[in-house]
This record gives sequence, C-alpha cells and structure tokens, in this order.
Amino acid sequence: MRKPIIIGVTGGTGSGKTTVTRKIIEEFGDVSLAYIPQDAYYKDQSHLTMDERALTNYDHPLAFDNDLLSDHIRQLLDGESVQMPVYDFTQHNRAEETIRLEPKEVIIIEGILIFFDKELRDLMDIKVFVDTDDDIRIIRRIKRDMAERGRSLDSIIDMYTSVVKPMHEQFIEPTKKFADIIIPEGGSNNVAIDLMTTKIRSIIPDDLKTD
Ligand code: UZR
Ligand code: MG
Repeated sequence: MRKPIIIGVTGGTGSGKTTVTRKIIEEFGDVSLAYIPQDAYYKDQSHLTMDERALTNYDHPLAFDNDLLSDHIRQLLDGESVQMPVYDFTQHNRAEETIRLEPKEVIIIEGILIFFDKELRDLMDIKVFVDTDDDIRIIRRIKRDMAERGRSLDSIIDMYTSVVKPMHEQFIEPTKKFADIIIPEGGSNNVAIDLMTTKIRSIIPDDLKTD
C-alpha cells in the first residue's frame, strides 16, 4: 500500500470542524478512510475521582495523549491496525472499550489542538483550520453540551469564560498560521468543502479508488 494521505482538521470548540470532517468523509464514500478524533486521545483519568477530573484543563495541550496519537498514526502508516481509545465525556474519562482501526488510504484527524504538537503536524499532508466567529461557537457549544454531553447552561458558561476562551486564545488560535487552508463558517461553507474534496481527490492515485 502507498503512504496514506493524512488530513488534519482543526478549529475552536463549536467551529464546525466535526461537520466539515463528516462532509469530507461523505464525499469520499468510494475511498477507504479512517477517522481519528483527537478527543479519543484525552488522557486516561481512571486514577482520579470525579471531583478531581472536573479540575482538569481539557483545553490545554497537556490534556491529550499526543504521543499515543502520533504512535497510532505511525502504525497506520506502517500498515498496522491500532486500538483507538474511546472517550466518555459524561465520565471525563477513557471508556473501557477501544475501536479497532485498520490502515486506510486516507486518514482524517480532527480536534482542537492537533496543530499544536509539531510531531503530529509534520505527519499531516493537508492542514485545515475551520474559522468561525466566537459568538457562533459558544452558541453551538451550549446547544451541543446540553444535548450530548450532559452539562447545565451555568456550567458551560462558567467553563467557557474561565478556561475554554482563554485557552483558545493562547493555544488554538495561534495554530491557524500552520494551516494550508482556512475555512470560514465551517460546515455550511459548501464551496470550501467542494474545493477541498476536489484537491484531496486529485492527490489520491486512481488505482487506490475502489467503487
Ligand atoms: P470539541 N471537554 C469536556 O467538556 N469534558 C471532558 O472531559 C473533555 C473535554 C471539552 C473541552 C474542550 N473543554 O473545550 C472540548 N472543556 O471538549 C473540545 N471544558 O471538544 O472540539 O468537540 O468542542
Ligand atoms: Mg466536534
């Protein structure tokens, strides 16, 4: 197998990076593709109590096990399968189960801090930053965390102002300079998604495309 193409999609919380990633994946129904959310690589916190876990700064680069993430990408590049961790947001912890990922022709990595770590960055062929206004991002974050991650409005707002926003400014926003492509307004930007998928398709060798 040829070296897989590695695409990184980043942006702040609620920017629409998961939606952009999902749309790219839909476009590539005919190409074998692996999806790796950086969220899956939050560090294992089994040794901490729930109260202690609530004190972790999840928007800091050190919250992620990037060594494991890089190792797994390298293993996939070497044609080996990996056991990807699963993260449980309601428990602030790694779940018991893992997901087996097989090596694929295209690997998409998505997450808030995937451009921070140089080693990870250097593994990527195409780097995308989804750039969405802060007010839109917080509105989306509130809706999602209440619906999907079991949070109250007050806790989301407290977390956002005390941690998420300052960490975004300190660690996430500065990684925009590493992007090859900046997509404004995320998932609703169909022109940008179309341009990107055309580009990605152009670098996938024809004989790797299966129908
Ligand atoms: P996305 N996060 C949690 O809320 N709980 C956890 O256990 C782990 C992470 C949040 C994290 C970050 N911040 O802003 C967000 N906090 O998940 C990143 N607090 O995920 O890119 O999907 O928004
Ligand atoms: Mg997301």
